Amino acid sequence: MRLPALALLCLSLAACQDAATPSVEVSDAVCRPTPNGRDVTGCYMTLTASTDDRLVSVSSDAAATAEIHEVSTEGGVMTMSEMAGGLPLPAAQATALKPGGNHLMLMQITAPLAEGDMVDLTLTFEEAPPVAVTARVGIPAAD
Ligand SMILES: [Cu+2]
Repeated sequence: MRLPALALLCLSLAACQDAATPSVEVSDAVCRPTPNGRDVTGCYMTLTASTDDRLVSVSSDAAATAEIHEVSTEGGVMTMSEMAGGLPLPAAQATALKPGGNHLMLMQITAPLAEGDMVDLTLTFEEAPPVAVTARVGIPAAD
């Protein structure tokens, strides 16, 4: 059986697939280690969506609960809270989750995370299909 010419073209051109299906690229995923019996940690990464999209939820086998958090400062006190409605991802723009800003929060972590471990995360988006990410456990780069 012969593949249609268009399908062959798509195999060789990554851009062809991008045009058809919304997608999100994830890079530099890192989760902080959990020393001293802490069962909560933050994860950071850079997300780039092909079309306007939104990160709506995150899950991990490594934690009972995972949330998308934003950080705000009121009266000099930094607090964090779950982002209502998720994290907006403007098309073709790198959106960074980083220390001191938006982050993913793993809670009720099942086993301590040590530097060098790997954590599997599943990110769910409004438009793009879910993305499986393997984050390394380590100290996130300061900016
Ligand atoms: Cu948090």
